[in-house]
Amino acid sequence: MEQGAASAAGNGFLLGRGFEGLQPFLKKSRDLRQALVRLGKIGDKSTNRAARRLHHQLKHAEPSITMIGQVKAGKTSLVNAMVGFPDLLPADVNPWTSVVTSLHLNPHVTPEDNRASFRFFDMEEWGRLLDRGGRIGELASRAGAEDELEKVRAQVIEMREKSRERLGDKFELLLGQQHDYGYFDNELIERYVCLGDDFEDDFETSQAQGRFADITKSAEVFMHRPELPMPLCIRDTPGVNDTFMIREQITIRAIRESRICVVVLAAHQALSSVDMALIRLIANVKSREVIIAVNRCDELSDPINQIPEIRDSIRKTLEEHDGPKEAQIIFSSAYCATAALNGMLDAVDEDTMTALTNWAIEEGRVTDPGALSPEELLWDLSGVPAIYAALAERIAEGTGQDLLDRVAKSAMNLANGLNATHQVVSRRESDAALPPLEKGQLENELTRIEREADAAMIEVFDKVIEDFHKRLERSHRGFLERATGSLLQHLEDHGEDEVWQYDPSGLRILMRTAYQVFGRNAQSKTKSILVNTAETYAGVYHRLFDVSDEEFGIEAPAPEAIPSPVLLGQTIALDLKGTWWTRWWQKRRGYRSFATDFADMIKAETDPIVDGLRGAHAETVRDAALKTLHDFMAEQRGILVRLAEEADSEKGAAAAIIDAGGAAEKRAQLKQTMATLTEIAA
Ligand SMILES: Nc1nc2c(ncn2[C@@H]2O[C@H](COP(=O)(O)OP(=O)(O)OP(=O)(O)O)[C@@H](O)[C@H]2O)c(=O)[nH]1
Ligand SMILES: [Mg+2]
Repeated sequence: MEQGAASAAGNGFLLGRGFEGLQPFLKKSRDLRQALVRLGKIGDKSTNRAARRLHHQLKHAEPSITMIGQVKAGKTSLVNAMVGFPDLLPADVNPWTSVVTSLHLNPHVTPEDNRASFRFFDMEEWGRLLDRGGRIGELASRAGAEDELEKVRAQVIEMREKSRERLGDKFELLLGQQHDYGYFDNELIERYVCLGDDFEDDFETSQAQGRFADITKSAEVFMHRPELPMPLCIRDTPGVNDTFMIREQITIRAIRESRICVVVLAAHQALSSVDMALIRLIANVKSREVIIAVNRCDELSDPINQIPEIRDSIRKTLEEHDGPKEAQIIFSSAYCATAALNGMLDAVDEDTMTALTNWAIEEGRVTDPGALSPEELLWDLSGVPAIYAALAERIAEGTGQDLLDRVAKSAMNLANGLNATHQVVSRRESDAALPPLEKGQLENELTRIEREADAAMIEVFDKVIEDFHKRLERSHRGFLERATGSLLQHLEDHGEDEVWQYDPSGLRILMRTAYQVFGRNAQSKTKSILVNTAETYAGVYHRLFDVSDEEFGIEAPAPEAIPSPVLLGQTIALDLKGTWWTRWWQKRRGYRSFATDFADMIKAETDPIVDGLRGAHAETVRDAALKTLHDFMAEQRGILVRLAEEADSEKGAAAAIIDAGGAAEKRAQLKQTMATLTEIAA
């Protein structure tokens, strides 16, 4: 359908700016794809199929970026500008962003492939929100803030009633469902992602706007974007300081799903306050994978002087609160970007334009403004190309490199298989007395290798996860003891009237260390199993085909990167230093009551984090390792079984792998292709 195209900005070509840093990666990716095409041509049908699959993985690999930040920092506006559709996701109006929206941009599809799908909360998630009022409800009830809890409950009931009114009888049926559309436009998206309370009076709007938003959990939009050099996914998330905090869990999940995280701050707020909840969320992501966008710079009256101040202040805050110290800071203006995209150059007043240009020249962002068209200048001033350049760098060194490495290794193994076939073929031609290959034996051998490698991996993970549990428990218990000790000390020294506070960052640091140790162990053990298994497979080739040593080896895949323990950033009662805590404090009477209540509450608050780390987080790492192993074993099984079949069959069939006619030429091509692959994998 046409709808989607209607809202794309006229100056979409601007989107190409900023990706220069991706060129070396793109070139390698192209070379690798060409090598795969060659490999497919040299090889038989099934090699060809495998090569095509790798080719597809490479071409459609989609690095993803999650945008997070405080309410109203301009996340949604910035995302819209970055994808070249200024009005795509609703910004500005009171219905605020309440859903994680993933925009999938792809240059390799057609506009007809544009589509959207929306997923609703399932019964359980919705129930949790309603029963306990989400995290804030849990916190309130634990902290004994009954009146707060009442407020949350009332809000939740109101929300449920509203949803019922809006969605009618089919309300419960919708939970857990997904709605798919073969197009997208802003009206459609608005209906699913805008939560709001200001449209009740108007029945007409309530039909159209925010109809499903209460129960929407995630939205996916797939978009043809020919200006980008490769597929990219950008996720918009709700602001972190929202009332229900069920969204905090959603944001945490969204950060985990992307390797790179862009934190959006509003320039006019960045000096005064960087939300602590926000810093906690990014504190556990690697510095190199965090980019800070200070947005709304067009609102600064004196950017040349204010920007360095803001930068210093952010650095200082990150330093003080154990944040990602080396995160790159980029100054941006979604407003300027939108004006550039829409070709509305006079939307930015002259003073702002001059101030920003002067700043950009001083900063080196723009060198020769005269050489740029007015749209290009405004676009460069907006910082969007600078954000893209930073992303390009992170992609090239992170997910991009990992992907090249993985695909090149798999391709090498395919090529090695073909190479082995060559030798089989040449032996057949020269020597009719080839040792017979028994397929039955191979099958047993493969099964044995698979079983052993699988068992080894499971055993290793049982052990590293157990060590991790022990370490976590030790840290957890130690923290509870120290905190309770400090509480008792405080009561000795100051009595009950003075409110006592305890900073939970010590616990987070301990748990983070435990997780890092676990991650390092898991990775090195996974690697050694993969390498051993590769060696075992190489042995199978030697035994079956008599391939010579120097020319032959099997590449072990690299273990997946360990995901960041973002969960550690989850807000807990100890983080809420304000009124709740004071109230909790004032309700306790008597030392014993303080100490046991305190220990119980903090345990209840921190247990889910400990459980999440040793449960879901550790399992994700284990599952990824097992998947890497299983994929590798399936790849090797495919190649070996086929080779054995070919070698076992009649001479004519064997020659079909490398057809006898062009054998010498193909052998030369194969050699060359393998040289290319070695270069890329290195
Ligand atoms: N002047 C100016 N205004 C901006 C800029 N970016 C966003 N805004 C405005 O700031 C307000 C909030 O923008 P949004 O994009 O909705 O912000 P958000 O971070 O997505 O907000 P939530 O989803 O509610 O957390 C809107 O009125 C935007 O028009 C900018 O660069 N300059
Ligand atoms: Mg938003």
